[in-house]
Amino acid sequence: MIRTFAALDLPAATRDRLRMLGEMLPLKRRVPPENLHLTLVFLGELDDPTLESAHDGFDALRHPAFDLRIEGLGLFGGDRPRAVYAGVAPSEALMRLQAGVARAARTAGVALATRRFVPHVTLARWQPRGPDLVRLEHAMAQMSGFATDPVEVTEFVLYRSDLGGGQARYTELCRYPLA
Ligand code: 2AM
Repeated sequence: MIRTFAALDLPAATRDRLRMLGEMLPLKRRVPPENLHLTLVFLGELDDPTLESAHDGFDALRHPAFDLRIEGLGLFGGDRPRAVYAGVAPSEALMRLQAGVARAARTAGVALATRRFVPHVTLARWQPRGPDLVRLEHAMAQMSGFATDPVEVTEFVLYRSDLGGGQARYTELCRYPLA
């Protein structure tokens, strides 16, 4: 079984921008710059035939390339935050691509979580509490106007994720170009 997800890779300049943003925030358990990505669909643990079918489905998708902008900051987890993320400016093209990738995965027999897609790039996976949370929210408010230059989206990527120990290790399995 292979743990996989489909995501947008980010250009070096965008990663660098997000790294600098992350360094200006009082974060713990930061996602290292090489691991920053925008998840489209988390596929979970797949056996070989299902992975092969998902790959065929992704390969057959035809979506136009588009631009998006990473902007704003948010916390996942409601009253008990557990992750800090950079948001994404509303993008119909991104929502259509995500829906296409999710449909292809379901058609291949992948059981996807039904929760709503909230486009984001996770900057830190950590549960700030008490004074840490107050400091973080203050810094986030000061940087709420953060936005990257437009990011050209010309492909999406199927990744393998290996957890074990400390940081997750992501390995590219295949790139799927957009038209
Ligand atoms: P996150 O950034 O919000 O944590 C690889 O694990 C990617 O898939 C991560 O970016 C993670 O999103 C996303 N993901 C979605 N659902 C997941 C799940 N149930 N377990 C782990 N990662 C998940």
